[in-house]
Amino acid sequence: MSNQSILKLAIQKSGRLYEDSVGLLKSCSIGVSNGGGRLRTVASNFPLEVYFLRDDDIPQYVEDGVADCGIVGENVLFEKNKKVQIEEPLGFGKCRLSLAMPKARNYEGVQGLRGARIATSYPHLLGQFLKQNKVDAEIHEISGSVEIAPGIGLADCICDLVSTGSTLISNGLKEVEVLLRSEAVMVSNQHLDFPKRQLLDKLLFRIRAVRKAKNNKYILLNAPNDRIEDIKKILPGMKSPTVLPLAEPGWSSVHSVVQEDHFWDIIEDLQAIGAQGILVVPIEKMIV
Ligand code: PRT
Ligand code: ZN
Repeated sequence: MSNQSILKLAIQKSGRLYEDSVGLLKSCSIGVSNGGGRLRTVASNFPLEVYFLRDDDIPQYVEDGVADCGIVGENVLFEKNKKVQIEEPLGFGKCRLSLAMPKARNYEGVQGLRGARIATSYPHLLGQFLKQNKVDAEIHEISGSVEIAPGIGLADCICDLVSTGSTLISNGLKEVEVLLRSEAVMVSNQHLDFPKRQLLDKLLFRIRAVRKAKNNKYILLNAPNDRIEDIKKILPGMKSPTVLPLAEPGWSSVHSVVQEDHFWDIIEDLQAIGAQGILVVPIEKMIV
């Protein structure tokens, strides 16, 4: 019975996804400590057991049901090609899997890759891409430091992860083709029993509330009463904005929620129609 009442989550043991994975749980009020490099730990404040693994192993563990769910990059997930369910994008670990070649070389499109030697840690995804484009090329699988392969004469080009692009630049390479855009996702075993499914849904509910809150801001401003109607049009709010009278006659305070993406445009519009004393505050959790 106790087996069924705890959800087993696999996250990266250390590396680029570790901090954000633990941070996400923390923002859902779930505490995790990996003290002493342990393989697993029981989280506080949620029936959750956390397994710390290499990211490459996470899809297999989840497919086999050793872990019920896991946090892993789509790049690894699609490369490993395991049978797991994608539950939710998590908005971190963003990168792209790209083809790059020495910057002095002329890129003649995908067809120009015919016969090329391409170094990569992603043979499956690269193979798929070449097949889709009906291009025969040599795939050289290497596990690390792929970006140095052209410089040492091991390959003509590479297929590797890129985020800022600075690794490519410092190795004299240019990005010529994007194969995949990736971010960390929550994946789950395809055969979760009902109690575990319920626990995972509860965890996903919290994750969505936290992520939604991050993408939104709470805004407060003062405005003359004759401008309120115009301001309402700019600030839709979750239902509609809250309007409260100020002590000063003829003035009101307006409260609403705005999306981070539209934020600066909205502020400019609000100032233009007479809003004053604009305050913007972060939202911790948002349940809609
Ligand atoms: O030990 P373990 O196997 O768990 O870790 P790892 O070394 O395989 O992975 P790690 O920690 O490097 O990355 C984990 C995951 O982070 C990846 O699978 C991606 O989903 C995601 N991610 C996001 C990245 C990058 N951005 C990234 N830039 N993973 C690797 N890189 C590398 C890339 O390979 C290249 O060497 O960073 C370099 C390029 O970075 P820029 O910024 O110079 O372009
Ligand atoms: Zn790895």
